[in-house]
Amino acid sequence: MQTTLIILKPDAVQRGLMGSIIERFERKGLRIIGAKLIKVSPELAGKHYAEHKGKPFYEGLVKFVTSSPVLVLAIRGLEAVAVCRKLIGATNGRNAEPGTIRGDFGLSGGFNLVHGSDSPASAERELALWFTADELHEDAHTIEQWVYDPGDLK
Ligand code: DAT
Ligand code: MG
Repeated sequence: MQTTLIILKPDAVQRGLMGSIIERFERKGLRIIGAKLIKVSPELAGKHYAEHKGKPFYEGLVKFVTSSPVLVLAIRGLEAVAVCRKLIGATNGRNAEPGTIRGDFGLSGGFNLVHGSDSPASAERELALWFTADELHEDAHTIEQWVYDPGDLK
């Protein structure tokens, strides 16, 4: 089992797409084990996007994610990091495949609705930035016996 960090960015919140986007993760069988709506500080945005410092889009990216509240989610499931990246789709909404979140809801390169950790190591680093341990509720939901077969869970 993995937990990944998902952020519904200001455009998703402002456009009233939180429910539609959360539904994509829930109907897949993934579990939301942490959630909060927060206004992001420039300090936290800087830590989160540290790998992009110095890139031409960095200043605009930090300005965007700090401009209005975001919904931060911790999502858990088997191979949750890769599964969520697939559900989210390519970075630019105009290139993202139909059926993905970005492919179905967006047209922008920067205003692309959702962040998802890109590797298990990134997920671990990012979860520690955004959540305290007591904000994550890992206890198994009863759905798991119907989402995964016994071989999946070996
Ligand atoms: P992703 O969010 O798909 O992991 P990333 O980590 O390369 O993409 O970039 C982080 C965010 O920065 C991305 O979601 C949107 C923004 N961004 C990336 N490349 C961009 C570009 N060429 N122009 C504008 N914004 C960009
Ligand atoms: Mg990324």
